[in-house]
Amino acid sequence: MGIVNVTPDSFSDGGRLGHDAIAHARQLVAEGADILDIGGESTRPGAPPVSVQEELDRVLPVIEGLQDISVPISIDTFKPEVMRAAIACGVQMVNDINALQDEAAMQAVAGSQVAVCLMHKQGDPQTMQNQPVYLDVVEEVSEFLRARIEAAVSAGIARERITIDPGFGFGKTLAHNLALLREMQRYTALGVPVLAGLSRKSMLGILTGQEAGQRMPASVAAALIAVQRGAAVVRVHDVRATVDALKVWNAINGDGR
Ligand code: HH2
Repeated sequence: MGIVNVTPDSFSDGGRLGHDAIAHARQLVAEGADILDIGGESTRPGAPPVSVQEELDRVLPVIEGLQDISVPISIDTFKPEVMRAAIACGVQMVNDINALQDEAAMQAVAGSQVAVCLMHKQGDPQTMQNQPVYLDVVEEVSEFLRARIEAAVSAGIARERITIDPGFGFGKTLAHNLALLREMQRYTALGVPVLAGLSRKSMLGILTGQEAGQRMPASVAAALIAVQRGAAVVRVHDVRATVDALKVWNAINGDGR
């Protein structure tokens, strides 16, 4: 999954708007992305909120400009209004960092045929990194995701449409993030595909001492570890490098592609 941030302020790649974002999305597909994830609001710790209208003005022209693209498009939003508009515009997936906990978001997805990614987070982007606390992070995230799968199924969303994500960096310390990655198999055991978003995140900055723009090697390593531990989708900025790493891994362990 290639990341297309249509924002002025994303933590590692903000500033691509309109035609720039469309060109970037096409480049990611040329590099081997199988899904595009388009987002109009940064969710980095401390990010300022964006209005529904502003978010729509950012993402809809990009989705419209990619009508002919050969891969499915995911909309990265937690706002039901943006979900509805993007679904009407033809996206095939909703990526909700709020795991459809807003009833209107649940209805927006349940009333359509699109796929959905349910992500775990603790707290809100403004404050989530202040002091995240868990008794057992792996268990608590697993229990949350299990309950959200059941809530979505009860609302009429078939299990086949659901992907889950432990939400690296969303209200988690380095130790929490490492535990989640180490125990990735706990999430694959929930019976739906698992998505991992580790690309350029601050946990990699802590481990390597590198600024966000210099975290590509660490991001590729993290994506490879996630796939080795069962992730079906990796959400990444650096598509070409990640695809190359996965080709090598697949030659040994996967389907030989
Ligand atoms: N991470 C970010 C945004 N959306 N969605 C899922 N499912 N999983 C993630 O880990 C995830 C996500 C944050 O990363 P990014 O889009 O690169 O930055 P920003 O939020 O600053 O735009």
